[in-house]
Amino acid sequence: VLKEIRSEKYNDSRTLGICNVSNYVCSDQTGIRNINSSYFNTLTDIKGVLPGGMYETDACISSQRTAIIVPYRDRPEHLEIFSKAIHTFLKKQNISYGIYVLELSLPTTFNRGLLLNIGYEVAKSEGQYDCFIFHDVDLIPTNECNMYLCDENAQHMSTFNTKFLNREKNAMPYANYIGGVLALTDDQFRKVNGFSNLYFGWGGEDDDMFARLKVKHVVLTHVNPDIGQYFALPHSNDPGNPKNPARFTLLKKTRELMATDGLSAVGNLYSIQKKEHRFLYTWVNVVCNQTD
Ligand code: UDH
Ligand code: NGS
Repeated sequence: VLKEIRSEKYNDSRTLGICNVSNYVCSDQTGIRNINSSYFNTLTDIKGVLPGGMYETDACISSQRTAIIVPYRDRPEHLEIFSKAIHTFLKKQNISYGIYVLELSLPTTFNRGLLLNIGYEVAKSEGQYDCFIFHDVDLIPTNECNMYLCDENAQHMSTFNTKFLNREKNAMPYANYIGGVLALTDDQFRKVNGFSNLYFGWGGEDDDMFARLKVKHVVLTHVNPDIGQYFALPHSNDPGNPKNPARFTLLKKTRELMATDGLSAVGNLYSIQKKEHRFLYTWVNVVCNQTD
């Protein structure tokens, strides 16, 4: 079943930023409930992808360029599936983009927010990007109507994933949940001073971003869950990412800390060990100067 893209949140072609929007027809071909991880190996369209995971559409002039920023450590099977699937998906949307994978060296406890801030800085230093999509490696988009572009509101893109299947009404964990995949323009990201750098371990950094958006009056849209569909690659607990016991205390202080904790502070917190323009993505290995 083909769906016109210009419905729901895309009723205003001005914000969409692709030239042939009125002709763009998208579909949800996958049928998320009937697939498993190996399904994604069967679709691999990486033709025309440049080293570092860059792609420039030749279908039309895209008025936005999108940087996909992926926080990463020790999930090689996920990265392999993600990197092939994301190109296949994005190429169909006729947009120009680059993929950035930010890997945090051990022994530091994982820190998703810090890596996303670093990814933003690296992407900015590498190219002209207008839209930044902060993207977990274990979430594979399956509905082509979920356009990887920004608009005047911040957008929570991953409003449904297969981990939610057993929840009541297949709903998100809670109404203000913005974990998984989040799209922000440069202005929106700078306005909130990026993510907090202080959340070492699992949980809370996405809720902190929600609070930042609220404090700075950046309006947030949740993509219609019929469109914001993702297949969640299964995984077990990551040894370097224990639940962060400090997250509830930190969350009480967002308003107080956000002026100094975030993008403005990240420059002093890391060094880049290695950067490689790999076949399907730009890989950046970073060492964090601080730990929890
Ligand atoms: N990530 C890694 N490696 C890690 C931890 C996280 O690559 O060791 C990245 C990856 O992009 C992942 C994202 O951070 O998709 C978010 O982490 P997650 O997948 O663990 O988050 P999610 O909320 O986890 O999906 C649910 C498991 C809860 C575990 C609780 C404490 N261990
Ligand atoms: C909340 C976490 C969020 C996390 C979300 C994921 O409890 O960071 O669970 O839900 N907030 C805190 O811990 C304060 S899940 O998909 O695991 O059901 O994103």
